[in-house]
Amino acid sequence: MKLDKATIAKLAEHLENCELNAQDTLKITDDHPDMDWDDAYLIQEEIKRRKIARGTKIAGLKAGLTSFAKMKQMGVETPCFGFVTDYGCVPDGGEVKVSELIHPKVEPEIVFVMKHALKGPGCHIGAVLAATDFIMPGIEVIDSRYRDFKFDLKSVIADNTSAARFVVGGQIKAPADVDMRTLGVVMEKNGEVVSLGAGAAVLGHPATAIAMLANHLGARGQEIPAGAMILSGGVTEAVAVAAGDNVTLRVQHLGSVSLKFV
Ligand code: 0L1
Ligand code: MG
Repeated sequence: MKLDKATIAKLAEHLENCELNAQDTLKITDDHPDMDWDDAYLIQEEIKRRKIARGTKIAGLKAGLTSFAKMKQMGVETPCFGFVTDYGCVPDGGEVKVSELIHPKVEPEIVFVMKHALKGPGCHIGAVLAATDFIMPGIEVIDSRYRDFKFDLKSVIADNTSAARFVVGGQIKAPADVDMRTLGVVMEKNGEVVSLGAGAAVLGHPATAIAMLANHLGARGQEIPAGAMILSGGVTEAVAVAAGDNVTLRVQHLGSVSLKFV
């Protein structure tokens, strides 16, 4: 840890205000080049603490930058982890107000809901599949608070991995009933296919992202609780959206979910 508590609190307040006021900022490592990975996650934790103190409920967890396409798009080599909120949850077919966001993008995700808690270290795909209740499709709306997407991974982690809005729905399936590696994923914007892929784009198997999250939390003395919902990360690169856009995600065997941007 390189930053003191007061600096962590100040940066968390700044980033959360940027999120709540849809205002962009320069990446925080510009002013704090010595910031380390623990600092980045401590800032994210402080943002979570601030939200909970105001009555926000944590709706789930997320893994980000888990697909090779996303890693390439962002020029990074490691996934990152964050959380999603109750106010970020949009009903299937519901509206996302672009005026509340800075420069939103959408990404198609396989979403896990856990039956049992999972704690690392040593968590692997087998443990994840045994602990999963069901999976379903989801669209994550990410909205980096950094101006012109000029960021690095530590700044992104502090900014709660760009979490903004999400929709889940479609059909649920037990993990034993689908091969998640070969699940076809098609995302459409205004009726045109804008990205497509298969589950294996997420670290070879989306359950790997959940195992990495359990190991990440385990290293901090935490766990994935039973009942948790987890976005396992974009299967494809993220696609920019604007007011007037309609986005639909179709996932093989899992139905579809959609969002309107207004
Ligand atoms: O969910 C994610 O993949 C996190 C992405 C963070 C970087 C970005 O804003 O694109
Ligand atoms: Mg995502």
